[in-house]
Amino acid sequence: MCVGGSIPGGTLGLMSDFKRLTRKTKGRSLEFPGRPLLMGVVNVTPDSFSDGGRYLDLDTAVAHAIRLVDEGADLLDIGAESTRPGAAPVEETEELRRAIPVVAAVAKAVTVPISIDTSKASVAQAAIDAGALIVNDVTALQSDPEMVRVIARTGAGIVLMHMQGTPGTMQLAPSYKDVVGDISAFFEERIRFALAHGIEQRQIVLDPGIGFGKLLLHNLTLLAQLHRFDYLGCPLLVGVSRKSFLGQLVDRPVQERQWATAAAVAMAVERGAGILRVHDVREMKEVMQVTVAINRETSVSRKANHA
Ligand code: HH2
Repeated sequence: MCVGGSIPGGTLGLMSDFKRLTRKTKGRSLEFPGRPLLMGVVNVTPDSFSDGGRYLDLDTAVAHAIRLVDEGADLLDIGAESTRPGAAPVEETEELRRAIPVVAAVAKAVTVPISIDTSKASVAQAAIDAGALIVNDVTALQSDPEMVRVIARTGAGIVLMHMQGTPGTMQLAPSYKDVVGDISAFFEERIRFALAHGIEQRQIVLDPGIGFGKLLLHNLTLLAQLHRFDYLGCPLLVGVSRKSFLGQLVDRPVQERQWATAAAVAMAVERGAGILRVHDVREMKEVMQVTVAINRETSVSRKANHA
């Protein structure tokens, strides 16, 4: 499954052994061969857990997006509804009001693919019309029945993220028999659902949803065993940036978790993540570059030893 994901806007080469994300509908093709991609986060929200309220105004949000691209973001994820634990849902009109002018302005200002972080089909459609090429649905097509049709009709890329519960309830008592096995089964079912509704395999990116209905040990197990998702054949997106499980490990407030984030990003890259969703693009680009270089040398050395 998912041998190559179709994301309108570009051919996004991932790790060298990775399938390519190929845009099938709109011709233009961007290549980032041999390494994972960095997705920079642009939150147009008053209440996001790490940067809520900082980029609410249009000009500030656009300037932030441009800065992230200058720092090395390969794609941008623009979101107008916080999904932090306990977050209140945002009305459709308010999400549209916040997100769409920013998507439209950023699409004019940068050439990298834009993802819209939303679970609402109307927001996804308006964002695609305004220039977004990927929909990042943290409910994996489960909350809005229209969403699957928007993705199938437009050919947009789709991130299917796992979450146990809802942002309002997810951290109350998350529980799994085998967190990787349970999420693999969820991915299999979601992929079947997407394909049955006309989405193509190469449009799909999977995300285990670090911090979404997971205890510390669940998050650590997922990161440690990321390779167990390889059999699904889809690029994996991983979002660890500044998250509270890191705060549990290092006892640092959210603005001081860059070092902890760096360690988790390095491990995720080493274990095959294809897209890293991060706030601190400049720093994580360096982490990624070093990890990829060591990784490459590791496989060269392994091959030499087995020759
Ligand atoms: N994490 C957040 C939001 N969206 N989407 C995907 N696919 N994967 C993630 O791990 C993920 C996500 C949380 O980060 P942030 O956007 O900074 O916070 P908030 O949801 O409070 O706006």
